[in-house]
Amino acid sequence: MATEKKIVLVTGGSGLVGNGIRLAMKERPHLQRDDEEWIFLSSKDADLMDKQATLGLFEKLKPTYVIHLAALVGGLFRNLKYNLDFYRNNTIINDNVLHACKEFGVKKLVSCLSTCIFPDKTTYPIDETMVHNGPPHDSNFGYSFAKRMIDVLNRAYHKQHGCNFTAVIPTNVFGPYDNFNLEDGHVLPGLIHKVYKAKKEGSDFTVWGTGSPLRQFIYSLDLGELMIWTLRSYPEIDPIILSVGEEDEVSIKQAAEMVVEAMDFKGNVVYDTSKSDGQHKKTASNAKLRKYCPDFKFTDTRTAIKDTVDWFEKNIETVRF
Ligand code: NAP
Ligand code: GFB
Repeated sequence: MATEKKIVLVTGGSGLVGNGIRLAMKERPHLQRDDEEWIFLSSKDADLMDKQATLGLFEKLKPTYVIHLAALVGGLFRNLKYNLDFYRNNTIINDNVLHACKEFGVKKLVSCLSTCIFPDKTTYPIDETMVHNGPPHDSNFGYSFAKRMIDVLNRAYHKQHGCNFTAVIPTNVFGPYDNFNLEDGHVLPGLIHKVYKAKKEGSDFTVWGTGSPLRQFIYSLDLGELMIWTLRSYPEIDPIILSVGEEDEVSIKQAAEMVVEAMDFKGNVVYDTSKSDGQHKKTASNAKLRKYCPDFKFTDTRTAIKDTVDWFEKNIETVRF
């Protein structure tokens, strides 16, 4: 008798990280498993802000495992404008999803925090023990506190009901199916969008801020592979940082230069220092990840940016602008 397939539900599966998981599974065959059925959701399947709709979705799909990605997400400039929405929307979505996972006996849940939620005043490198050690950077306090409550919920569901709920802490993610909208998106898709426009219009390429802030960028397919590993093999309730090493940290200026090279841009690059730099750095340690996955190889950032640019140019008609 054929064994029942395990249903893996990915909330927020239609976004950057969800597609990273989907593409990793498709392009890296060693990740494929016959006894798993993966379902990638979007808000069209259910508005997870709605408790009854969330319960109805879980009733219908009866997931064995859940990767919870669905969230109101944005770069620095969207966060600066909408801290209340980032707090409320994400707190409501997270409470509905974690409650449904418990009600429907989900065997394991992996949610998402972010390296931008750590205390603003901190020592470096940041590690998983520091999540609650002080207030986050003011630019995204709403999003940060909502994300920190996922860690609190995971521990409370485990302590009171024995639920196997954990979380990953990705650094800045980029890749295919990102949000390239200039006001709402993150830096790398923003830079790609702006070089595309500068080439088309013969104008300058304007990088916002001074270019001096430092970031660790993870390619969405690498994150996707590591999230599949987390679901299948990571044993802890405490969160785990999923990031390239400290030595792979680059400045926004260096990131802009990689985008210029990937898009063969020959025009002027200017810096609009009237725009915020946001957090100067959030250097995270991936020592815990390295302890579990010593041999994992990250895609070289330059190569990953080129692959993302190629995807962007090929899908220009359907890109999220
Ligand atoms: P994204 O591309 O904006 O995708 C967001 C996903 O959430 C989409 O599938 C969206 O569905 C869904 N969603 C939003 N509101 C919803 C609602 N009310 N009901 C149901 N679904 C809803 O975001 P992402 O970059 O993939 O982020 C995924 C997760 O990774 C988030 O939890 C984020 O906090 C975390 N993360 C991201 C980064 C990064 O740099 N991008 C870094 C660290 C952590 P629609 O497509 O229908 O709108
Ligand atoms: O990805 P980003 O928007 O967010 O990066 P954070 C912002 C940095 O890139 C700032 C510079 O230093 C900006 O001045 N930058 C330069 C640009 N050009 C651009 C551009 O065209 N678009 C954007 N967006 N930035 C976010 C958090 O912080 O990190 C979120 O606010 C989330 O909550 C995300 O966690 C992962 O890396 O600064």
